[in-house]
Amino acid sequence: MTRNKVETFLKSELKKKNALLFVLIDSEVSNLKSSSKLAQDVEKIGASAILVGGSSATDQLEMAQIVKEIKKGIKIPIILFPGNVTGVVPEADGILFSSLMNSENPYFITQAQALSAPNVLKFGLEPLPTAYLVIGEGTSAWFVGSARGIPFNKPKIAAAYSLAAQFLGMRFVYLEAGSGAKSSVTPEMVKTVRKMFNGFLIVGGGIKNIQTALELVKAGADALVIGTFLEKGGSIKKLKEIAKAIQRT
Ligand code: 1GP
Repeated sequence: MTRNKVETFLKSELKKKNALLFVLIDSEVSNLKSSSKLAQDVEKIGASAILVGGSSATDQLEMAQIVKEIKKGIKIPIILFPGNVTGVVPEADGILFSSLMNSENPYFITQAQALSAPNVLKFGLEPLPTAYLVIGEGTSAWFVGSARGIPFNKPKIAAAYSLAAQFLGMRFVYLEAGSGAKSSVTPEMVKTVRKMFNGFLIVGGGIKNIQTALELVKAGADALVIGTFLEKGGSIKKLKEIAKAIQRT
């Protein structure tokens, strides 16, 4: 594997497109065939990466199969998005090697990382050093990760964590409202984080329309993650409109 292949790809995409779309496939929700088709469809409409994982996805064998199957049909990178050590499987291109910085449980800050690092190396996955910040409460990511959710209306706290992440050498920050969240992270929070954090800014959770997507990108998000919208039957056509709206064409 070329060094930093995924990161280099994402950065060059970002230069070209201004903002990127990542689609999350939760292996617990989608089956083998539909995941593979979905990945091909979203690649066609301009998504820059497929994330596989989620905090409720725990079946490692199933996830490994899904990654293997998806990989056959697409060129864009598959990036693992693990909720636990079980989210580390072979054949993906990279992994959001994340620390849930605002967890109350050290397991999710450093221990799961230590337990999974040897497999990341063994499987040849490119680790993308990521500060994973859970915003708000009541979602699976919040509950499973024992997060002390940063309130939606406290952007400066998110910015302080992001700056700390940067000082710790992390090149990615993921502002996570949680899968299926009623509301996404606010543009104001993204803007405040953007002013402080000098790396790649990912925003996800509850994004399901063009207007929200545009506001988040205008506020400074580099990539938006969309999952539930498609799981709940949202059309590829509408996703394409979102992708077109946020990307320089
Ligand atoms: C969840 O940020 C991702 O981890 C995507 O969220 O499922 O709400 O799109 P949605």
